[in-house]
Amino acid sequence: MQGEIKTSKKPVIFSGIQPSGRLTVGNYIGSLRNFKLLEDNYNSLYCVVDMHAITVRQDPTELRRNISELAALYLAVGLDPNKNILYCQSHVPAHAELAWVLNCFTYMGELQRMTQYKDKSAKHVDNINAGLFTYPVLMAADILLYQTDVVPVGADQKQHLEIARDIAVRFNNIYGDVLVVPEPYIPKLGAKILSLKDPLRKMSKSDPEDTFIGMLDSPDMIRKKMKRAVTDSDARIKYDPENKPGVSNLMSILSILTGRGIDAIEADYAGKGYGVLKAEAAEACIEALAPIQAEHKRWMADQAELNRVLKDGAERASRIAARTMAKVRKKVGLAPLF
Ligand code: ATP
Ligand code: LTN
Repeated sequence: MQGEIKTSKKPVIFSGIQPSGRLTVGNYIGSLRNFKLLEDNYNSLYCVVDMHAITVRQDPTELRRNISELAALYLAVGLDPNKNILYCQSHVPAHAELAWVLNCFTYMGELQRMTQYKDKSAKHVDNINAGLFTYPVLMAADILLYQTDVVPVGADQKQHLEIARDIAVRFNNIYGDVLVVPEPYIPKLGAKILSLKDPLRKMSKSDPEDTFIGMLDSPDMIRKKMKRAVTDSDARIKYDPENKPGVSNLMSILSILTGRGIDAIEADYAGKGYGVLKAEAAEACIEALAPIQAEHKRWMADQAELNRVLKDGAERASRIAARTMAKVRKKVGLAPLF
């Protein structure tokens, strides 16, 4: 059996990604890539948040497939299942249990202010369900269950992190120091990769195919999508996110994936057209994704081993979660367990 996460004193990281479609380079740059970079200095839990995914309607067969694909991607980016706890949210019922308790410490007004709720309810007018509304409370439970210190996420999740902190502080003010108040970890560059078709919106895996580069896209697909990315008409390669969001987005992707600074990119591409920038951004994606795609294929071909990793992860996560739940039950006054 693998070691317990709390035996060493490293701070705890928790993060989750929804298995709501095929992951994009936005997900990679804003979150997955950082998981790997942070691996050695933290005790980390990375979760496939399948219960969050059902807040919008999902095809069950497709959802199951997306869960496997996402778990395989965690492993394919190099996360070591011995150093990190990799598991599925619905395998640890304590997430739902704590979410219920925290629902009773969260105000309707706070949830009504959430921009993700506003966006998603505008997008799914025929299914504005209570789960979509209380989504941030389940996310707070995910995080607080493990006494998490740091949560690596993209910029779009900042507001959800703030509500998780507010809930923890509120709970502690009533019951004493029960829950650790988590800090967000949002990368300086790449926290918001933009849609290829509408560079005023974030790139999102549940948007139409031509708006994103998928982590599993073939080289041809990547080249084709990049070629059609929306830029602007003045043809100057300059990093100016406000006035030139499309071009700046491609420059950010190129910079992060190649390690070249934005200034160097600006200098190298002075006087060149957008076609060259798009072609090089495409090649940078292809090169960064190729080893991940190869590993992903290997893991997908070994579902038995993938399931073994997830089962082991869920068992280890459950043991940590049980400690927080025992404290919470006692503090709140729920019926003692026999
Ligand atoms: P959905 O479209 O289903 O809402 P999504 O593509 O927005 O999904 P999530 O599962 O919500 O992806 O996000 C997983 C992680 O990736 C989160 O930490 C989120 O902040 C980050 N992320 C998502 N999109 C981007 C993006 N365009 N740029 C940077 N980070 C991103
Ligand atoms: N809400 C996040 C996914 C998510 C998450 C979490 C991220 C669910 N639980 C806990 C960090 C920590 C999203 O939509 N990207």
